[in-house]
Amino acid sequence: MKDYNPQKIEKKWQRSWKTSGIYQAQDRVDGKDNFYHLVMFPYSSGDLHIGHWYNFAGGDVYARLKRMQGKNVMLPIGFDSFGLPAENAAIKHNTHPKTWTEQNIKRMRKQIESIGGIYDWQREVITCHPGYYKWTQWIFLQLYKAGLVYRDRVPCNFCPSCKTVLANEQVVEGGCERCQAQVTQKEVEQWLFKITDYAETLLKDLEELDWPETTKTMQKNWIGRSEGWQINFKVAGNNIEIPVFTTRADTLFGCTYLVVAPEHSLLADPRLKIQNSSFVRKYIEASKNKTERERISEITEKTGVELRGIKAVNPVNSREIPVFVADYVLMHYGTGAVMAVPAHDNRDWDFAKKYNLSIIKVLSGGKKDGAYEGEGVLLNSGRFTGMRSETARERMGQWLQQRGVSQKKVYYRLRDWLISRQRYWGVPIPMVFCEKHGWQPVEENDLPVLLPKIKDFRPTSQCRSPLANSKEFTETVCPQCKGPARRETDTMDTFVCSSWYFLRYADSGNNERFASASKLKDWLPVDMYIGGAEHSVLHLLYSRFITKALEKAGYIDFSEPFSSLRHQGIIFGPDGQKMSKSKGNVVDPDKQVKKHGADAVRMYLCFMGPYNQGGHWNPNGIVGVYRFLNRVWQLFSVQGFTENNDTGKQEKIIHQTIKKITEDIESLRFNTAISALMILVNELSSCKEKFTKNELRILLLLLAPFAPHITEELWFQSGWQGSIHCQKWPKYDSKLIKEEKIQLIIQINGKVRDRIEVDSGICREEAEELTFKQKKVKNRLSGKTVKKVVFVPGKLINLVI
Ligand code: ANZ
Repeated sequence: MKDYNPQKIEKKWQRSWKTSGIYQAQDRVDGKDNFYHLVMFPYSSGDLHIGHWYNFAGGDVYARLKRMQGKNVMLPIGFDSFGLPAENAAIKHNTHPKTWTEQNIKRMRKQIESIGGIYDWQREVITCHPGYYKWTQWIFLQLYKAGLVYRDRVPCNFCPSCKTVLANEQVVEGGCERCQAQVTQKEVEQWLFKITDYAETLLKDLEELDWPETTKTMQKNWIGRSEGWQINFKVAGNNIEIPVFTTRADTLFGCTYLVVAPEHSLLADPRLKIQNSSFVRKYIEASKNKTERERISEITEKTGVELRGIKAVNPVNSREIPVFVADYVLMHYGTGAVMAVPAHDNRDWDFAKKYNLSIIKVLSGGKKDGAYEGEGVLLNSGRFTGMRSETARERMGQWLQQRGVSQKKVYYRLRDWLISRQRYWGVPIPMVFCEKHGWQPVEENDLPVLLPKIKDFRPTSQCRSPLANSKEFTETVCPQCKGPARRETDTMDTFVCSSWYFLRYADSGNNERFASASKLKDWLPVDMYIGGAEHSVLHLLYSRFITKALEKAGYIDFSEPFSSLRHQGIIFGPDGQKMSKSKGNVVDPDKQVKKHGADAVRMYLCFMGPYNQGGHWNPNGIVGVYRFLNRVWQLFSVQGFTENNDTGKQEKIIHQTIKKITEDIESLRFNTAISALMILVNELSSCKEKFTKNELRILLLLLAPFAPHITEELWFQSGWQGSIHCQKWPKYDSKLIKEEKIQLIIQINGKVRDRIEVDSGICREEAEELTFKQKKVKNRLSGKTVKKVVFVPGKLINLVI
């Protein structure tokens, strides 16, 4: 047997797996349950970076375990391939987005193949292919039918210097990413999805999901449910009412002015005689140039203008109060108007101080200077004085409700999903405008509306997609009257493409339907989804929305797409910094594979730290893993084994290791699983006798998910039948692994503070977890940060504070 040479064996086995098709997932296999394992599909940027590798390597280890445990596993892969980066790169390299994307996909396929994963390439989806986006358009039409699509005037970012529309990502601190000119907002009619119709179920259904709590919380905050009261303030001297939304009705007696958003309809009401109307108009105009982020930023100074000659009446005490227009109030939240309580709201406090407005304290508590935003007992509040704020909130709301000026309301921060892009490289929106019939959906039979290959795909100066310049594309007939009509030229946000790709994998070749009902039943919902935490909100929320909308329309019979979700951490450069070209600390996975082999790269990534935390790339670390694989190779080639079929003297440790590795992979604790493997190899090699055949067989099986190539080669060379990847995962005998107990000493700063009884083989993570649960430890630590933890296996743990 020759030396370990990953370059030789890896390519060989990748070819062999491809030809034998062992990883192609059959829709149904007798006696096996289906398991749909998904990793987030990459953007076709042209380069598979180490973060992808981390996602894919961990995903593959998990999927391989499930496969060996007897599940019928599907691990598909594809490319998210429409969108801005393709356009930008094409401009930079003087090519076409289509050409650029196609080249990249070719290259990335090779890179992904080099990981040695169990991808079922036959199911590949590419979102910019007409065979795929036909169904993206079809989904648009289903939402349209369900009343979930509408058109509205929405501001879009416009750079007056480059004369082009900018995506939100291209606006940096209010300026154009390219030329830094101040970006302005131009209102254009655009298409939106009514995701807000689903706000409540999107929120409620989070409960049942096996997702990281942090991700659920982010979604909850994004949806932002707020319960409060809508209270109508009358304008003095006429019948106009200004409804406000407040979560703090208890502070009503402290309301000393009202504020309306610059876009509020009140400001255009002819019945209202605003004395300084030209000044007010100027303010409204100026606010149009501000982005929403600027408007609500806590650091920018609040500005506003009083509507001279206008007073509102506070319904609790009939006091007349001034009304302001100010852009820190947003039109699209609540009613677009706010009752200001400077004594109990920081923003109102700043504003009142600046414009010298009265401040009335109506709650006990807080310091002298500044707003007190907490709860307390009511002061200066008429019949409610002395009541707790929590109770007063309801009582005051109800009291006003009886008088017909208030009602209970729930508002959500979530806004409708703006899916229009004035861009070329995206899915054409399947709508047609006819002078007689207005906007009409394209007929389903006429899908896909193909994206033509046009030469000048650069963003235009008129807030319109470059497609508008293509007569061939725009000129069409009305689906209703067959008269002349023009096509919509906006394309869809790429998040629409990725909001349903997981459905297509179930049946990616289907030309009749987005996926057949029976195949969807076979595979969905996704059993395990692994991907970056940066997608905690948008992609995951949009996918949940599309799933729910399709369920309601009767096309699928589940309401949540991803039953379990996990995030991998981030891999930092060797210097501990975020990888970036400018810092020169980018680790190129292709080079690493060339040097150490894919098995070593996969395994090192899994070994470097807890999977959900990531770690920094240590060049010595990967060498260590490479040496370990070499050692395994040597066990077979140099030491050999006896034909004895039992587990020999090492029975106990072998069974303990099976248990540990099984449990660890299942909870994505790859690093501790690999440690256990290393310990096992150490134990086996330190034994003077030759290994038994069975011991080595188990070792290979346990290593197979992490290092699929070397294990396949050694399996083959040892004369075992079939592929190792089609074998059963080893089982452990729980009778054999009754752990001995030891007393683990707990020290704080080197002093013994406690002793706990634990399994002798306890690992660092478990020991830490138990230690922090101890009462004595908790008391001693109270509030102090632990700087370092020293763990001596089988003996002690020392916390340095
Ligand atoms: C009076 C008040 C007094 C408020 C007080 C707070 C504290 P959440 O919890 O995020 O829903 N508000 C309402 N509509 C707004 C808008 N369109 N733009 C900006 N601010 C708006 O916030 C609800 C609170 O945000 C509301 O309760 C309102 O201020 C403000 F001591 O009303 B409050």
